[in-house]
Amino acid sequence: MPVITERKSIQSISVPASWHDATDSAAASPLLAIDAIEALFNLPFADLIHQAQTVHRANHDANKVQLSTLLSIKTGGCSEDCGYCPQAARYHTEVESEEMLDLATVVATAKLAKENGASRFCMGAAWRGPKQRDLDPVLDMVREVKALGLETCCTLGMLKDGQAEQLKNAGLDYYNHNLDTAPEFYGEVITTRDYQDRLDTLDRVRGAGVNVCSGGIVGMGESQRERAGLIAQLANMNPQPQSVPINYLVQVEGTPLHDKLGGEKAIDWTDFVRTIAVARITMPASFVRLSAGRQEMNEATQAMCFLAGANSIFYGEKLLTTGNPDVTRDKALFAKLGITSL
Ligand code: SAM
Ligand code: DTB
Ligand code: SF4
Repeated sequence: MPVITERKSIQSISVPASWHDATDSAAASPLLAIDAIEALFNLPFADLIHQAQTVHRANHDANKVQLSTLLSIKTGGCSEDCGYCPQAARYHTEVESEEMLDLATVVATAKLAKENGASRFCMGAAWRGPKQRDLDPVLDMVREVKALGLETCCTLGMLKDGQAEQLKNAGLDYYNHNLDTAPEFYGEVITTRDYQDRLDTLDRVRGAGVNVCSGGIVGMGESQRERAGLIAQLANMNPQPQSVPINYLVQVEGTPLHDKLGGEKAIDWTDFVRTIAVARITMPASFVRLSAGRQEMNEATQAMCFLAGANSIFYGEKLLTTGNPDVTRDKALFAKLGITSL
């Protein structure tokens, strides 16, 4: 299996035509694309990690990791039915619907994140998508967080025409919108929107000149081929997403995926590390983020993820509604590994 370092060696699949140049669409062969990516998953573990480290070192400082801190600015009560999510109103979880946070609280939390060493602050809302009256206060948050000297990121759900431009004008650097899984598995996890809705929002984000942060979740009961299908979707974007979060499903009681999987891990840690490695190889310049699920992971698995090319984490005691390792624990892990933050 040759080292894949150029995106042209991976052919296009069903993504909007605007994401491809003429050569790509002329040579498109969806099955081959996913086959090539699946072949990476099937490499012996050491060969895969070696290839991922090689690509990583050619494109990044191998001992630097970027730190993003998350804040849920609007928690719970969401109208969608994402099977993994504790914030969906229809599931009986411990998450209650709350009002949107006020500007002062958001700015104070962002200041603290900066003092702790984060370089990016990501504001998340449990919406299908923002209405204009929702977006207006978020624009103020983006302006003020940006003024603190932090990179700004938002994840607010699907955007309508013009909304990405408003966010861009307020100073938004990144928009997080995950494809979550392969198109074939999407309908098993979410029924209140479809894959094309996600692709359309990503197109709007890119069109407004906002950096794209898009990734997925593993451990939802998907097959290895479906993990390859997710990576194919992401890697075939043109340009590739600047940031690629790879989440390990956090199984929350009351969600359909917890009911289905019963709290048992759906994949082995080696398969999670493989997903990081394949993301790194196929998206050489992207920041690959070791995202949700770190609290359930031991230090050795996290270290393997860094070795496989992860170079970003969510940093701070909380993700949106679930836990994340303490800052002190992360600082100790980085010290052991000789990692410093970007
Ligand atoms: N509501 C917006 C949306 O869905 O796009 C933004 C917030 S939503 C919580 C952001 C992302 O968090 C989801 O796309 C999903 O990838 C991730 N996520 C949510 N619950 C998760 C869980 N239990 N485990 C892992 N990732 C999760
Ligand atoms: C992403 O890919 N993961 C983050 C962020 N983008 C918004 C969210 C993880 C959420 C985990 C479950 C929770 O804390 O509610
Ligand atoms: Fe709502 Fe986002 Fe959770 Fe889906 S992932 S239920 S859209 S908050």
